[in-house]
Amino acid sequence: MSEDEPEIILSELDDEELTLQMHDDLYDGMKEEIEEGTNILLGRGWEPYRVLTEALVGGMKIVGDDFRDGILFVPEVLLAANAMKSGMKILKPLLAETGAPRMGKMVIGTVKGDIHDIGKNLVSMMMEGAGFEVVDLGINNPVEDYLAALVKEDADILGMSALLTTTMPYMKVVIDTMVEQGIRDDYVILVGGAPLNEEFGKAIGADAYCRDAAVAVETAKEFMARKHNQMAAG
Ligand code: B1M
Repeated sequence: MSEDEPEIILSELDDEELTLQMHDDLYDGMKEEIEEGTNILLGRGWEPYRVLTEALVGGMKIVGDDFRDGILFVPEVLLAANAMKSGMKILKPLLAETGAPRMGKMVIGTVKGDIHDIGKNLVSMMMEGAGFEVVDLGINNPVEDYLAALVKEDADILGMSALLTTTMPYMKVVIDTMVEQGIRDDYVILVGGAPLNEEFGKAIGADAYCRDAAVAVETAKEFMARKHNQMAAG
């Protein structure tokens, strides 16, 4: 900020102004301001999910568009991602606080060659908030890591994330290996990430493509309900 510009007091802004200011702050990678803004909105009674989607994800969308258009570069995007994560850190326990009964267990990770993890982390948070147990394998996962975790954790669901057109085909490698090993049908496989679509999900043999974290939760719930009904039917 230049010396001539008046200092912005976040707590003095109304909700709309604050949300827009947070988009700017996210864009500029201002971690502390994002934390402060997140806490202010929560203090004003905003639901954690609303803070997440309107203030944080909304801001990240602008970052993504400008990255695509060559206006922002990797170092700036990293700073923005870092600021986003600090806001998500505040929201995570609140989203998980629903006390919902255990719905099932999901192993999730970003595929080999891919280090994007914001979307995956969001999915993990929302799934936990909805009562799922989540084992997060992090980024850059080879097929062996997914398979070992599924068995070790006795999981119900495999979630895979990919943000690059060059890494999304790796999801098929994982699914094909599961087919070869005869374990494909033991798990519900959900995939997501910005470059994917429903057609791709079908083509690689996943159970469903999830457009966003909320859809991932709803889809996982549907599949778990089906599984429980099948078990009840004997
Ligand atoms: Co990257 N990057 N990036 N990047 N980056 C994209 C993906 C890109 C689209 C930007 C662009 O050009 N417009 C582009 C890919 C182009 C393509 O493949 N066609 C790109 C590129 C090119 C690259 C590099 C190659 C750049 C370079 O080095 N020259 C490099 C790749 C490194 C690698 O992975 N090997 C790179 C690096 C980076 C950073 C490290 C700087 C940083 C990542 C930081 C981090 O994640 N810790 C970064 C970022 C932040 C982005 C953008 C700007 C934002 C991604 C994001 O976090 N979105 C992105 C642009 C964009 O997507 N528009 C871009 C917010 C997030 C909430 O959304 O991840 O889509 P998203 O997740 C959603 C849904 O997709 C879904 O739910 C989430 C929540 O609603 N979902 C799932 C996601 N995973 C799911 C899994 C599920 C279910 C749903 O399982 C059940």
